[in-house]
Amino acid sequence: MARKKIALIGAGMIGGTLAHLAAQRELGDIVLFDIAEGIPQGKALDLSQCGPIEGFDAKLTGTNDYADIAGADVVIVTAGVPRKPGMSRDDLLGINLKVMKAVGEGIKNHAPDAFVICITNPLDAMVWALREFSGLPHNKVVGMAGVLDSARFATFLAQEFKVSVKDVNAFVLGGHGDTMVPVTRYTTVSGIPVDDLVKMGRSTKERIDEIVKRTRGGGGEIVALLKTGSAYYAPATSAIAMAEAYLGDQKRILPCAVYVEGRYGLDGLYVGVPVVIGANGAEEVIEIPLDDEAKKNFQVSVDAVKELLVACKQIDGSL
Ligand code: TXD
Repeated sequence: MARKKIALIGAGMIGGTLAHLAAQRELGDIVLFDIAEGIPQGKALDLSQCGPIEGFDAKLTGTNDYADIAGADVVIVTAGVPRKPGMSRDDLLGINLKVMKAVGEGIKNHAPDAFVICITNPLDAMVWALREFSGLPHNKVVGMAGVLDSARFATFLAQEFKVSVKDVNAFVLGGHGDTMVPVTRYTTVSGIPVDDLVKMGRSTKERIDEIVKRTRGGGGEIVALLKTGSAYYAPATSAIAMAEAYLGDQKRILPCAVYVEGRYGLDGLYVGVPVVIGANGAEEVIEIPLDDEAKKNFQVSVDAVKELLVACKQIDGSL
């Protein structure tokens, strides 16, 4: 069977990490695309030279020409600018919306059958705009945020409960911003709900609330430390898990920014919800019952996403 083809649009901090992870896992041949001359080509050449050491067979190429992504099975989009200290994800909208327009055209013209994973921020708006510009089916264009936010939540909980990260299954819904909704009722350690672990005296409601707050601010915490950009190892790892679910038809239920219509009281919006990811992309949105507080927080998140879409339409009348 011919190797799959993974196209990475954006060869920056996340793009380079994606290429390394995809090569190590032998997900397929990898094309790094960027508008910066030399960066995709240099990173592809450097990563190729890891092959003999790590023992992976993957052809890596770098390009500034969209024609080279032709026929990609998976396209992962990080093109755009990241945050600097003091910037919100929403501050990136004006610049990155224009980038999504160019990227959408490139995908429409050269990889219309791909499964597209958008990472560029502000994520919930950029994935919606990318789908509009590319014209691909809604189930083939998703956004990566919830897997990352859930991983951040799980990491902090594992530290709190002094347990293996392997046993923590965390659940975060909603937009990829300060309004995201970590759902403790569906977050477990080896199947034991966090709320029960608190009742068992293994933590307190105050500590869990602090962890929820730290999760919401997880991106900003790293931006403040790095000063030159935002997180890239965990974001790349999160997108690779989504790509593997598609390539392997794994039917994983993952929190992703997907097009929601007729579920969660929504009639056509991209927002983070649990979804089955398999060979048909976003195959089924899972509507979990939410308690009043989670419902309220989810609605705040949905309203924040809707405001971003209004801003997008004001900038680009074609949306
Ligand atoms: O959870 C999430 N979704 C977020 C997303 C987690 C972390 C970072 N998040 C966002 O990903 C971040 O706010 C940025 O919007 C993207 C990419 O972050 P990264 O850290 O990889 O940014 P870099 O290192 O600046 O890389 C961006 C690359 C850079 O090489 C540019 O030359 C290129 O994008 N770029 C373009 N490529 C193609 N086409 C166009 N128009 C273009 N413009 C810039």
